[in-house]
Amino acid sequence: MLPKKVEEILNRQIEREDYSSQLYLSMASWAENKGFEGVSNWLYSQAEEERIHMLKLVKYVNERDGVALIPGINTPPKDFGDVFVMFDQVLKHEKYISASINEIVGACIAENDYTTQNWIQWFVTEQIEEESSVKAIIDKLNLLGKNNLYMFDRDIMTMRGDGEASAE
Ligand code: OFO
Repeated sequence: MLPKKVEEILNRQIEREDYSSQLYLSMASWAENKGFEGVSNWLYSQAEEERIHMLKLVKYVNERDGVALIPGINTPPKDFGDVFVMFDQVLKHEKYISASINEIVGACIAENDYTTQNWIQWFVTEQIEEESSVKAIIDKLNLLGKNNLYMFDRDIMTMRGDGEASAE
């Protein structure tokens, strides 16, 4: 049985993962309309991955006799400036999600819920990977500069590194 406070904070995370998915979907669509095929593919995959994270949380809450609450859709922004600004926003968002996951760890410790504390470690590790892959993209983008965006867009096609995301 989940402590009430842990159930609440996991439900908050369900909402945040859902929003992450919507945000990246909106970025993917924006990038596709600007002609960035590689960037949009990366973001479409990222949106899928965030949805899988949300499902993982939904299943866990229900399995532990909690009630997973499915959030309504929060409309994400539709304009992201340019790819430099957009990837900075992605990194900022991932840092926000990492902080949010850390708060779950804190709540688990406060409530003596060591089962969830152990389970949530997958997300802790995932966030380290996600932040580092976005940082690698930003480094590459800065290295290539605004005159080589076509090359950057080709290059990011090979940079999708999430193959292991799964709702199980
Ligand atoms: Fe961006 O990763 Fe979900 O948690």
